[in-house]
Amino acid sequence: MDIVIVGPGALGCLLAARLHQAGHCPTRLLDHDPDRAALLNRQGIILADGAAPSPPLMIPTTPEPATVAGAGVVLLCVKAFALPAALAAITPYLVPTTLLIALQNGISHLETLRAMADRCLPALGVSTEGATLLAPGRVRSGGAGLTRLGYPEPPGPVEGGRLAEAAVQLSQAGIRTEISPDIQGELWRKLIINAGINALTVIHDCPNGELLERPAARRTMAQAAREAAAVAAAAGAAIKEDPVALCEEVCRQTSSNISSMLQDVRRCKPTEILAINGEVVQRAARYGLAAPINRELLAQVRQLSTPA
Ligand code: KPL
Repeated sequence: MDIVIVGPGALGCLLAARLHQAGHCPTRLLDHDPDRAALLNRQGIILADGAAPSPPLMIPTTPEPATVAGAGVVLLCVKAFALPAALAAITPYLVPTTLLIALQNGISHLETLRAMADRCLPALGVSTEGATLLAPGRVRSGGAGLTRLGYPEPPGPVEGGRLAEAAVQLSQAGIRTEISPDIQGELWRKLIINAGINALTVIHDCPNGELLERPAARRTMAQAAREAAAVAAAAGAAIKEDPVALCEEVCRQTSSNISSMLQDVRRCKPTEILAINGEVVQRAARYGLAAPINRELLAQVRQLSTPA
């Protein structure tokens, strides 16, 4: 099973490194930036996992979208705002048997992926793998998380088998992966968590765990998470957990993590604020709900970050 990973960001490099190290599936990277692709081909990918960094892992990297042709699995690891361009580039090379797994934050890509069902096997993933990009191609693992994969609609046995096989390959490579029968629910759950945590880590310039130690930030996190949960409920997602408990638990579990949004801001890269708090605000308006806290977080992060 050939795997192409689109996007050599933190998660893309982590998955590529682990799959390459496991050695079961030939793995390639697709990077839209030709200069960076050339750099990664020269220097390799280095995974810092525990004490010692890995030797350079020579994972073929190309800016040519045609590399997707013939791949059994394509893992889309670009940021949410870069997804439309990535999909436009690779779509001509997809075939009905290509398993295309989108791992973006947010919920807006759900419909986009659903609409790809006539071209390939579109699936979605939600991952809590911690990864920090230290420099191009240099990634630090932030501890093992859990990755859940699922189809937007219930699959037939063949499609279900393909996704299960991908989950086994990832798990054997050290990326603990499960199949979820409710991937929409998983996407909403993650969106609630990201809406509560990510923007506040930017505003307070702190690791996730510190949000619990700052009373004002902790209150705002709770309010943002409740607004996001109300939007999820209005959208028909049945999230049983308390949204505040969900966020606080992730803050505890990932206490020393620098959130992906704070990493982006520190590296002067565009953030996923529109796909996270922006999406909550937009959908709240659609459902006639108020989301003043998410609106405020959106405004503050937009001031502090590079536009997408
Ligand atoms: O998903 C994350 C992110 O940083 O984007 C959390 C769960 C908040 C972990 O840092």
